[in-house]
Amino acid sequence: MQLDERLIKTVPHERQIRFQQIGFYAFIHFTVNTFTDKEWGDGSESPSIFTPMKLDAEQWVTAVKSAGMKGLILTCKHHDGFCLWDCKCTPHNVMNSPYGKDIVRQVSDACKKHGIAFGVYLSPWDRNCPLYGSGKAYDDFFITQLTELLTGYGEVFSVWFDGACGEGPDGKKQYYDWERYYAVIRELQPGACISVCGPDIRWCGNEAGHTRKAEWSVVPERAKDSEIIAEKSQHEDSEEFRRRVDARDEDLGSRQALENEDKLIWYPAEVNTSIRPGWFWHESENDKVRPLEELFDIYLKSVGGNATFLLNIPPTNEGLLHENDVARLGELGELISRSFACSIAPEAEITSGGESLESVLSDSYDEYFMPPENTAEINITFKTPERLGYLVLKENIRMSQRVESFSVDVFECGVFHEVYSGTVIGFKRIVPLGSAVTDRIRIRITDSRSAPTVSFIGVYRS
Ligand code: FUL
Repeated sequence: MQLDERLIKTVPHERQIRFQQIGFYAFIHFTVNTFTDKEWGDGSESPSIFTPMKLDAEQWVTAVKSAGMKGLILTCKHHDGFCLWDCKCTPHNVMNSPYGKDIVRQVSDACKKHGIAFGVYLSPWDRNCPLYGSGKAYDDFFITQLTELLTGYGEVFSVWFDGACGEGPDGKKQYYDWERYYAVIRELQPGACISVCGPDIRWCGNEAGHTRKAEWSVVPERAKDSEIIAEKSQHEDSEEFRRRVDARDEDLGSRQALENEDKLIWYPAEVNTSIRPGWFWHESENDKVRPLEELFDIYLKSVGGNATFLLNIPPTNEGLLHENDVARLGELGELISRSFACSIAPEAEITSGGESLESVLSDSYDEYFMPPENTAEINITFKTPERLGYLVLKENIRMSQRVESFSVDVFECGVFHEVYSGTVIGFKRIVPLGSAVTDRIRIRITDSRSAPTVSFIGVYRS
């Protein structure tokens, strides 16, 4: 089979499409570290220190919702092994703490109540469990934990397997039975995507919030090798790592990069970063909540760059999100909804080769535009000049991602100026238009893997 044909035959599973539709969702890092002022616990922490007496899951979920997020992933167990639920296979859990209530229950219930998808982070690396490093016995223990989480708390949209491990060459070595873990997830929660050390959602490769310029969803199958992912993950608790961007592997999916790959998979990227320097709450970081502009920029590049955005907000030792984080989430949600409030594309005339394109106005894969060639020119004409903020483009990814290069021009002072040129559109591309005042925009699709598809065009005022 020719490369182009193999490329466009690589398409997403429905669960991956649903995941991309969720798009922007919260990470909640919470465990004994919140009380020890650490980022990594060593597993020896006593449950007696866990006292988030004012914990209010509704406060978390409401704040998350105010940012426009549609999901929440909770660290049900971080590397220290402390379980935030009523785990039957270890006493190292919340029920034996002064707090004494099942936090996974409270958070998953609050998510359900507010229409937020719920996901679980379960660290494979466990520094408390004596079985860790023993092989099958630990796998059995891990499967029991996974089963409790996937059967007791309703629908789960994400199972997040962290690649981090700080055991070092002389430490314990656990050979995880990944395939067994995946089989249990598929059986118990067939709609859940397995992220990072898993086959469904690809870690973008850094914790800084950096999205590649071209974040391809069709990549070599070997990109999902969990041992390679773990190799690139954190090996020691390092602040420097949390803001490092590795420039290797910049091109994972261009046609050139895939030329000699015999197996391809649909493996879209997720960008994960924290609203603060650390993943966990530290009092000293209360005034280090990232600026609104920085978070919005990450949003535009990730959600608007064919990836998803997992933003961490850590609760305090009282069990509440800090007012500074809550305020920032509200501002971010406000800015996002204001920027993308209402598309004015329906007011414009949208044509390609003289044909009118109604099909790109509805945000659905049932209707889409597909030109006969691998290139296309789309003209958007308004009745009067508009001040424009963003253009949003989407492909019908049920037919894979096809666009390999495109440009956007705006008509000013009697001529078209190129304001953007890019590669990937994929699930969604947000193109900043820099407040240009114009009555005409031109989209040029200049290269594609077979005939391209455009399922949605949105134009938003500045
Ligand atoms: C890392 C972990 O070591 C951090 O503590 C955090 O959970 C982050 C999301 O992944 O690799």
